[in-house]
Amino acid sequence: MAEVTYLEPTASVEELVSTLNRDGCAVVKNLASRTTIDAVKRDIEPYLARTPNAHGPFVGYSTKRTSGAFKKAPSSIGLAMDPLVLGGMDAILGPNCSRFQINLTQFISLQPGQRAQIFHRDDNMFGPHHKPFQYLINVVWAIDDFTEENGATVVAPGSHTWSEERMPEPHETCIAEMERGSALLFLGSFKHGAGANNSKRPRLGLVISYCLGWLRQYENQYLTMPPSIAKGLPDDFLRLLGYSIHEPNLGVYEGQDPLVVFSDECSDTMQARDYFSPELTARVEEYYASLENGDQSDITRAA
Ligand SMILES: O=C(O)CCC(=O)C(=O)O
Ligand SMILES: [Fe+2]
Repeated sequence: MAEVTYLEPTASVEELVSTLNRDGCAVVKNLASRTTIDAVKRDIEPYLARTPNAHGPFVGYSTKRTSGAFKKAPSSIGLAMDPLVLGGMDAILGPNCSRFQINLTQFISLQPGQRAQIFHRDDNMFGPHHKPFQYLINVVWAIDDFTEENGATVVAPGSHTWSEERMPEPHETCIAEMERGSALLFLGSFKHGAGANNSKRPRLGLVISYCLGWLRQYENQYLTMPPSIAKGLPDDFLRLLGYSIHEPNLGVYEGQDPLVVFSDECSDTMQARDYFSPELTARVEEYYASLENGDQSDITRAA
């Protein structure tokens, strides 16, 4: 019988990563404090109350979904920045990009009567072809307790290595029950689906998704968190949103690192710059140095 591995909140990044690589998923119990989860729930409830049910066989007809978590429920920024989660992202996504980024945020409130969701891989948003490495990793934060009755996510441990067509047999699935404040992490190629909500109350989860820094983000972070809203937030969080350069030169603003938009020096006549890694800078400099009669003046003028 398939089983989810439950880790303690004190687990190391290595434990989390080895579980994710082996099973494709892991639950970290009680990773967020009740205070944070209560604040997130309090902030998002007025939005959920006004949000109609989604409309589609995949998103569900008895499910409310609302995005823009960092704007609507600012306490969720702390969830996105959780050190264990970021450590896991860095270990798995890090080797295939110069920095990973937020892909999307979405509250998912399964209403009573919502049927179980089709089993799927979330990385199909980047095309249904086989990926040579993980493109994304999702974290489903339990804002309510996730139970079998209210539609806790149904998962297929090991399915991250399966062929696209293979669907799990009943004995290959299990239910990621977890208390509120816990987090279910899974790889982009991992097969899962929301369960059926057979209870009398909604089941609220918050998906925070991370992807390779050179991919198009599912949720447009610059529209959701434009400079007017993002100003004053910590730089490391802004970079995670996408206000950053992916080496060697993706994402510049006016030729510079987009964080410049928050500084007084920002103008429409700024100096273009290279944002290469030290290795790439060295390679380019070596090229110029190797030229016969090479003109070194650019390098010496670098400062
Ligand atoms: O809400 C859940 O348990 C999972 C939902 C999901 O996997 C999705 O909508 O892609
Ligand atoms: Fe999904």
